[in-house]
Amino acid sequence: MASNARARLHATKAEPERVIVVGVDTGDDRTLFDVELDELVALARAADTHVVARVVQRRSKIDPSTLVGAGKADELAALVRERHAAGIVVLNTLRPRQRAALEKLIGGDAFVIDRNVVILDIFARHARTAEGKLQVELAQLRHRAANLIGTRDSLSRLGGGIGTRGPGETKLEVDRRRIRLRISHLEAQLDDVRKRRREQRRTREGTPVVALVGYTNAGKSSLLNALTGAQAFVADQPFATLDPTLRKLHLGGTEAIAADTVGFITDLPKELVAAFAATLEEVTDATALLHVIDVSNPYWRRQRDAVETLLAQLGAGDKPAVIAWNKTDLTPQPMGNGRAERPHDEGVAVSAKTGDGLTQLRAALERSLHRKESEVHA
Ligand SMILES: Nc1nc2c(ncn2[C@@H]2O[C@H](COP(=O)(O)OP(=O)(O)OP(=O)(O)O)[C@@H](O)[C@H]2O)c(=O)[nH]1
Ligand SMILES: [Mg+2]
Repeated sequence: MASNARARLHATKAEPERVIVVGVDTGDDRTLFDVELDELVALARAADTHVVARVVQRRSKIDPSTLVGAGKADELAALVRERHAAGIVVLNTLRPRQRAALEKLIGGDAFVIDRNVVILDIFARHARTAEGKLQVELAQLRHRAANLIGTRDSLSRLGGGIGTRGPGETKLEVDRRRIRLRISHLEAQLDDVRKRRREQRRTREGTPVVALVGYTNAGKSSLLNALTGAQAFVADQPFATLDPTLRKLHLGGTEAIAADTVGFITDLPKELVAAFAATLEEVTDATALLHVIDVSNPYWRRQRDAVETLLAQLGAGDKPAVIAWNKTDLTPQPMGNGRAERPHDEGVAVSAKTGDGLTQLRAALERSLHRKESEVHA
């Protein structure tokens, strides 16, 4: 019995899908392109795939119909067979017709997906709470609705096909109608989630909230754990955290709540930002922000800028903020001048790993909570 059960377990554990990562570089900054491709490889791994090859094409502009040129597409088709790849993952955002055309050129059963789909997939894998799952499903459906063109990606997973069609409807129309129905259902459920969250926030009224924000993998959950003794999940992979974790935070004379939540990334798919509104309200409603920056990453400036941009889009760009220059055990001095660039922000060098700088960080956070937003504008 036991060995049977083990055998079955073994059989159901799927092998990671083998994929080829592809990028078309149209810019003149090769280093930046390589960073973006490295990041995509990390994303693909977090989506539980095995990257068997990387392919780069440099050309002045992308091919409007198939993204890569015809020669490159042939090369990719051959490589897919040679490496037994299940599909390719593309750095550039694909228009639905480009995707379908490229899939056709590559042939076989190989799939073609872009970075946005990979990120949506990681979110789907990592969502744990009912709220997280609702938000991810909404984002995925909106993405699909925007990308439906009636090819083989029609909604087979949601059913459809014989017996589900209304009078005179094509398969594509049925798919659209089903998606719309499901989307409005999810939106109604998420409205309830938002109301509930707002209620909960009201009961915490009077207790200031510090929201940890930052690029994914910067060390937000590690820092939450170091500051509060929490045991939030930490992992060396993007989007380990999706659902907000709230913990009591003692700051000298001030009692506060620390809120850890989903990390940011450059070009976060717009469907995700919209669908994660309930979660992101923890950030927009916070009293102050703790922006965690991984200074051991050579591209921390790019990451910081991506975070600042998203915060501004969310309407949280003017909140009092403290910068935690994290992972200073790996890079002793914060790179650059180590100062926060907005004059009202304080920057503190810390290590969530060794605990260095946490006393100074608490003091800076306490000061930020007593700073009014009006002073920030001054
Ligand atoms: N050396 C070192 N590693 C750190 C430090 N802080 C975090 N890490 C590591 O960085 C990785 C990411 O840490 P997390 O705390 O999961 O990062 P996060 O910002 O919560 O990431 P997401 O939830 O995925 O957005 C883990 O492997 C941590 O062990 C630090 O100060 N020093
Ligand atoms: Mg985390």
